[in-house]
Amino acid sequence: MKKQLVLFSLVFLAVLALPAANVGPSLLYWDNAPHVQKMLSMQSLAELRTFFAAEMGKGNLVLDMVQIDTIVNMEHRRYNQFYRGIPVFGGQLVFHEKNGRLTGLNGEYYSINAVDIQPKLNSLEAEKRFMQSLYLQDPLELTEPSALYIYPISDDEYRLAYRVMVHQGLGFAQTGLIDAAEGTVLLSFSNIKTEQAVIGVGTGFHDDQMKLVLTQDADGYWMATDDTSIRPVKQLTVDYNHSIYDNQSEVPFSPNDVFARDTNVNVHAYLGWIYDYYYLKHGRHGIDNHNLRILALTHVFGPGLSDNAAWSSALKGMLFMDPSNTQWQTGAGLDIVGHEFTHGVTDYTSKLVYQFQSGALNEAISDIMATAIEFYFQPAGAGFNKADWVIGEDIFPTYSSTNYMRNLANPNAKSSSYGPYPCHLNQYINLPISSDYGGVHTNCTIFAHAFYLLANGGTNPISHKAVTGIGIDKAAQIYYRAFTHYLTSTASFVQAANALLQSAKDLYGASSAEYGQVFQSMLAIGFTA
Ligand SMILES: [Ca+2]
Ligand SMILES: [Ca+2]
Ligand SMILES: [Zn+2]
Repeated sequence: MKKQLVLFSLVFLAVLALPAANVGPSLLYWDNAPHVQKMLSMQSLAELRTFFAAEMGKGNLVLDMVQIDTIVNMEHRRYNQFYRGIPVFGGQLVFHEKNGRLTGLNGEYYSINAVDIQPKLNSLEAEKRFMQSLYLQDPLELTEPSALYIYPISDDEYRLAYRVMVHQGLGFAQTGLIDAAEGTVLLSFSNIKTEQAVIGVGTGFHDDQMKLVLTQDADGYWMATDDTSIRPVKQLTVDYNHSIYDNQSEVPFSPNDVFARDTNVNVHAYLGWIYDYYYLKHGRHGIDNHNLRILALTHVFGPGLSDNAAWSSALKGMLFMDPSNTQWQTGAGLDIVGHEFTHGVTDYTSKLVYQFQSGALNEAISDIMATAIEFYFQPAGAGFNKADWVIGEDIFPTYSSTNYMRNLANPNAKSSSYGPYPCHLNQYINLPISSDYGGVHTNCTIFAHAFYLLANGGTNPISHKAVTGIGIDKAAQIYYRAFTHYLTSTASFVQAANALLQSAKDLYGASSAEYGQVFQSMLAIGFTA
């Protein structure tokens, strides 16, 4: 029997060192798969390139996906195989290029002589045949509309088939290929892996319900996922059960896809939202821009580890601690979770040193992005789960307009142990390194207030200079770019002011209203032109 023509196996190690012109003699280092060796003995590289270019021209290879890998300056182009306009099941080739030169090629390509592409059954009949073959009592739902495929049934035989995808609840999902002429089931496979990302639901600290990305396995559901089918990032939440010493940490688990009220629910759900915000609004792929796994440690408690939340550069993750002297449930605040996530973003961009002015800028951008995140997901207003200009209001067990940590609209309204939070450079509090690392959580409100003025509009109470608001989306974009693309680790306040101006200039031009209001907001907090 004649072998189907599989040009290259899925396991490949190919290095085509091509001259600049991409033609001529080739140096090939392939794996030793016999059919690959055979293929190479049959055709030269130039012939292969000509062949695939012609197939693309005929519509038999259609670009599916381009993945740009900026770390190594590579491009991976995925092409799906078609036969007379119908996709070939499993037919796909991936071309790998570095610096514009082909460095490898892998995948499966079928040599198809003749297949009747007129179905004899309609899709409804095919779906019925497939569902009957599964012998399930409860009704099945279609996961996707059924579609025609060419299915390679044996070495030299191809059939027209319907791909039918069905599911029942969360526990069953199956794909079938049904012969479009005879109705026989040619292929049937499960879409439930032993571990699969699924959507569950949980109750947050303030009794609100939220969706959760979970892993389902034979035991139940876990607040973790290595499956990137729902978000392109892995997520892991680890509950320390109120002690860091008893070795009882665990991934929150539920026998069903419903999680009871706990701040774990807030943390796990919010981190997914925050990932989405950074991607949708700033095109950023997670904390490190390369989908670093989102790690959160919850209910952390021990000496020096209470009444707080943190980003740990060492762990590359976040800590949400239990209350000791306060009643703060730090995981319950979307702004607090956004603040810690943003510390991670800073860690992978400007790396602002956590002391004095650079440290205050580090804290400021965390409060700024935290607030932009709140306004993206929540309606503006007073109360739990509303967007506002204060930080930490949702970590208190009861809502009050004075229960919060810092105030961006009116920093002076709240005091730390060093006095009222400053809103103007004249109020800058000079602290030694031993006090709040030189005032990082103290002087941060100066720039956070400038952000408020730019986003919302308002008047600085010290300078009495007014700023016209440009909206929180534009303001957040200007700040995000200034802090991630321009600032360096030891940036000072004046450098931050200039970076914001540069960022606004890049985005809107030096004669724009946006640039003008950034300028005005810097004057408002005490800079001089
Ligand atoms: Ca709020
Ligand atoms: Ca808030
Ligand atoms: Zn912080």
